[in-house]
Amino acid sequence: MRRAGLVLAAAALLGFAQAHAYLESSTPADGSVLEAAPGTLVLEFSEELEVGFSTFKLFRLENAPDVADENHAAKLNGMAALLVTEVIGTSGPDDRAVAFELAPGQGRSARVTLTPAEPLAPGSYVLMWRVLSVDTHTLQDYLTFTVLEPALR
Ligand SMILES: [Cu+2]
Repeated sequence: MRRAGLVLAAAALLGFAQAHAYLESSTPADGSVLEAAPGTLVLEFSEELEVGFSTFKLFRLENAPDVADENHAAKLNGMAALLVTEVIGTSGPDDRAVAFELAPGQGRSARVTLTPAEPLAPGSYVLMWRVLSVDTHTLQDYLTFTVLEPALR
């Protein structure tokens, strides 16, 4: 009986872990340094989201670390993490936020696309999300990417 119990517990743990809506892939990929601004941003999750009950925010970092800095990635991640903590839970307009259209805008989907309202200027960006998956779990995470200045391309 005890062994059967352990097997069931392991199965439950596995199911639990797989059920969350983790980011499986994205375009651009986390940490990307891009020569051209992406026209759309795509997030693919491991499970369908309740999109209408999920939050996505895109911010351009002020005073982003220089891409030539050998610690660029670590510094960028540190700044991004602070920013996410500051703004992911806020509502209302924020001058630093980048406007975009989200598709789909509601319903259930494992894949969402963000289309910035205007072409993204050179700089470092933080794309953050707090998503509600169909299993009712909430997960929060972010990624960063950098669009190079024309002179650096
Ligand atoms: Cu879950």
